[in-house]
Amino acid sequence: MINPKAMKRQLHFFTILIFFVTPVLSQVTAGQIDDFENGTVLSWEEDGGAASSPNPPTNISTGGPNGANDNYLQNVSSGGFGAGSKMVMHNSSQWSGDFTNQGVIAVKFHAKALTNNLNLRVAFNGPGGQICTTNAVLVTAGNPWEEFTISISPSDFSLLSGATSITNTLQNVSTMRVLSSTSPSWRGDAIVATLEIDNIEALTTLSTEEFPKNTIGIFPNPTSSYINLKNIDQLDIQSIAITNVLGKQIVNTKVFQSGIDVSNLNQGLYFLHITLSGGKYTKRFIKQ
Ligand SMILES: [Ca+2]
Ligand SMILES: [Ca+2]
Repeated sequence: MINPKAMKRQLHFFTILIFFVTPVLSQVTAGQIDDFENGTVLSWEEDGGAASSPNPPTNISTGGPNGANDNYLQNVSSGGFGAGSKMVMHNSSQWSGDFTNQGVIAVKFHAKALTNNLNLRVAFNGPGGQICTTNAVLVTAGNPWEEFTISISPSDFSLLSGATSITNTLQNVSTMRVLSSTSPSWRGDAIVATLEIDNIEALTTLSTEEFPKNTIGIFPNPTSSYINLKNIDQLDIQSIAITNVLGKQIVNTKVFQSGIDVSNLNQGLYFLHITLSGGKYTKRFIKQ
């Protein structure tokens, strides 16, 4: 016999459990920024193997890229062997989830290195296995705060041991790592160094030039049939390309006076890349 009272108590317990557990399951969102201004490490952690790490990421309350009272995250690695020897940290909260669906194609951040140069990479784990960016960004020890961008389109990754699919992992990331290593890695290299990092941002475009908002634009957005260009200042447009969220080029054209027919594209997020004589501009749009 099922005791209705006991069942009710149990249901009540699960309701409370769901209420408290659900908010923790945050996932990556286009444009999110870790600025560390709330004084926490924002779920950036470090494993120490059997032992807990003696030097996990910590929040430093002043001295970030914006100077006094700008919080940032600091991670020390001790070199040698054992817990805390390697430069690596991970996040299974706001940097998990579907990076492809969110259109996140790069991670931008401010960073500084102390003691030794760092070769920073982004690595992910997911259903397709562990993947790591093929190329590193060099953070030179002793330099002031600098801005870096790590592109995370599928073509930017190498499969690590046992991994089978970059795209499967990017669509369902369980853990993201920021690490320093001389070649693609999941664990990072043992090194005596300090990484200081702030404003870790989920970028959805790699625009290389900022345009005055009303000078050039596209409409309508979302669109179901045509993309039209607004080019008030008659800038010299050399070519236009459209890529999907996987970085695959769908359209490449020099003819755009009458708009671009996108009626046969599947529904979803796309990027329109405009090349001018002076630079490139990327705009995201939604096909309905
Ligand atoms: Ca900050
Ligand atoms: Ca550490």
